[in-house]
Amino acid sequence: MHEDNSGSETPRPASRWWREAVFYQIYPRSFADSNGDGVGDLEGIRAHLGELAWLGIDALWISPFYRSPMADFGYDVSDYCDVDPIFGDMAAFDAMLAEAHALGLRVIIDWVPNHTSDQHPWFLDAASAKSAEHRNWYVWREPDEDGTPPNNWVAAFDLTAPAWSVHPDTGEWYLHLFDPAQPDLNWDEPAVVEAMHDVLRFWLDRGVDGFRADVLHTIGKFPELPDDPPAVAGIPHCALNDVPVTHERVRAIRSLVDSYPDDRVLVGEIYLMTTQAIASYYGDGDEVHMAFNFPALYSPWSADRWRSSIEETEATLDPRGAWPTWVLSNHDNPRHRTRYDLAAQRRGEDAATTARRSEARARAAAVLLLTLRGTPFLYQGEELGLLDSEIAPGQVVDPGGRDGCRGPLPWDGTEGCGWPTGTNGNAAPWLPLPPEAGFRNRVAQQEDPGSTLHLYRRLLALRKAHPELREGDLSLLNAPDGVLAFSRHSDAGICHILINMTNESTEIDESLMPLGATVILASDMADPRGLPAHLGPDQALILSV
Ligand code: ISL
Repeated sequence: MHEDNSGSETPRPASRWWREAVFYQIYPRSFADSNGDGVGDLEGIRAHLGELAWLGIDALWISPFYRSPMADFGYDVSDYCDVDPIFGDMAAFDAMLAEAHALGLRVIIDWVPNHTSDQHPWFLDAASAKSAEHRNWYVWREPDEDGTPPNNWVAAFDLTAPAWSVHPDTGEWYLHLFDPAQPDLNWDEPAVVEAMHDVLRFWLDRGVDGFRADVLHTIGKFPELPDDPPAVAGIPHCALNDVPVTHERVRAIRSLVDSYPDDRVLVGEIYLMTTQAIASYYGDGDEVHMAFNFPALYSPWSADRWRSSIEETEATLDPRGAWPTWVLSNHDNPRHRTRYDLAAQRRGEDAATTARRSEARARAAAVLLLTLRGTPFLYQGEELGLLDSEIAPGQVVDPGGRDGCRGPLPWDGTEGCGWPTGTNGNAAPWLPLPPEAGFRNRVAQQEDPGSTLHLYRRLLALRKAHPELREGDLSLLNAPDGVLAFSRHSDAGICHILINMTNESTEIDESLMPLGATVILASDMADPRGLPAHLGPDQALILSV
């Protein structure tokens, strides 16, 4: 238990650091490997913090590094308060955290409240007998005579499989919204709430700046566990579970987080499919500080679609004082560069055109992500313009098949790009490196002032130099077909952001590019003299007007 905070004297003015910050997601297995075993680790993170500070990042979100049998690569936790040996130990965590703080980087960590590993001591005990001490910590149902599962809920990862498995020791069904190795905790049981709150306290006491709470919207379930409507069969239950009691539970978590000094933050992964549904988990400013906006993540490279996504986000969040987030890539979805390429090819774009547009699209998307109103979350490697790794069928290791976006980060131009090569008795990286790693790596891009890495660095510097890009209002502007245009404005200044989401050069009129405006950044890092009359294909510009 923490002691430094018990007497709540005068309320501190709430800092809004997390509203102005740019977060960077680290997926530890694939970030950096300090001991040559082919899997990234905490010491690897520590050793590269300086590069993240150089880039201009403000905060890190680190995906799970807890003890885990790795059925879901760490999202199946067998000890919430210890480090898995593959990632290092508690001393390595403390050293990493201390160094991050010394560099001015905040650190939030993943907290997985909906389920544990089936190897967690709680579940091992619960499963052993109906009378076991921890039995009620999980969700059990007696089998029917006909042998069908207790309801029609579908598990994530395998949409043909029920969210239930029979445990052999007692012959009863247990609930798992994800893999069978991830039994759902029963949050109706007060001892579960207490134990999971203790986990938060453990890490808050250690000095973390907050949490990214995994599928937070699933910790409440209707007591009767009713069937999902037949119309939505084929969608995993985790994307549908939206139950009033959850809000109470989230409020309790928020108030625990708020009881600590220094403005710790709670970011919810609310994996629901509408901005409206996600918004409700901001409560009245008393639930999550921020939630990922999944509909925007899934927006294609289309000015119309982005325009409506922005309109909807503003119209839904702003009236309730909720602060938006924006994310293009994470460890669960194809990287945005890959996603846009695949979508374009499905629409008939030929391979040569895709090759030409691919990086330009990803760079213009970076300008979008970092100029919208809200907190951006970058995913490791997007600052290098990485594509997904190519994963042969025999190389798939993730139960959800999400391996492509998890390829190891290429650090330099050596044979293994900073990873063991898998030759001469060395380990191989746990997944193949992304394509183009020989030149699309950290060192090569750092030396090239026109690189995607330098584009991200300039974008982050611009956010620091222009308060209107961080805190200003956003207004969508009328623009030619295929162009997304908006302004960010405050007392500090006005910026116009123009993004051409087509393959054609497009004429831009004076309303978007007023006389006297200056281009402060172009996504291709061109240095236009004066105001250009056109936006190039897949080009984005930021103007100071
Ligand atoms: O991965 C998905 C789609 O490709 C989603 O359905 C994903 O399962 C959902 O976003 C929830 O994700 C989170 O919880 C999972 C874990 O596997 C993911 O890595 C995590 O981000 C279960 O803990």
